[in-house]
Amino acid sequence: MSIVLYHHPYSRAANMIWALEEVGAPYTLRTVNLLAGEHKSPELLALNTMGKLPVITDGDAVVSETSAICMYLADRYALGRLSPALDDRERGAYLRWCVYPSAVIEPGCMAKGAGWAYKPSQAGWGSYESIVQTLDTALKNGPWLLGDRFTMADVLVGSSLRWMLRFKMIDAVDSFVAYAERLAARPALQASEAKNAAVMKELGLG
Ligand SMILES: N[C@@H](CCC(=O)N[C@@H](CS)C(=O)NCC(=O)O)C(=O)O
Repeated sequence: MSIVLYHHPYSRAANMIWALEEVGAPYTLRTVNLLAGEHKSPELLALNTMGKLPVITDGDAVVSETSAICMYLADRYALGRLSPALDDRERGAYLRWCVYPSAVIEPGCMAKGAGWAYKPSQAGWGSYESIVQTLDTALKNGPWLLGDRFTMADVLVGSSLRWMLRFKMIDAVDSFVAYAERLAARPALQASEAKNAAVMKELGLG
């Protein structure tokens, strides 16, 4: 029974191909035409009541939310390689970085871009400046978030940062740009880009 990724190339599911390529387990893609609203179909709502992509199924298991999908895949298929073992002292730092994009980077950059008025002490993501400083401190030594060890946390933080840099939602700090360049050289990321491009072509998207 292989993993199925419900996917559209214009969604965060595009990054889940990268995660799957890093893991190396067999998977199939199930295209959900986001532009035609297929993610709100009864079938998809039964998998994710949010009606959002990405979602994976793995036998009877159903997982949605980008960070949960990545953590699930790393623990299930690459424990000790892409995720530190349960008794590894780096496990805590790893988990912190896995949730940081959805809990902090994305809302923080969205808040800045949309000009939301809020008190950083009352928002879980704090201030934009502290997010940038935190990431810069973590990435300037590198090459990866856990030093020499590439983990699924790099897929999560890297996916988020690449997106934010591309759409100018975060400052192009030197350490962020260099990290994005290191990530772009990974064969798994390159393979995912080719697969996303192929689906875009099938869907007639430019
Ligand atoms: N917190 C979710 C966000 C998922 C999400 O917002 N997905 C977008 C595509 S990237 C979506 O499906 N949007 C369609 C909609 O909400 O109607 C995650 O990290 O997976």
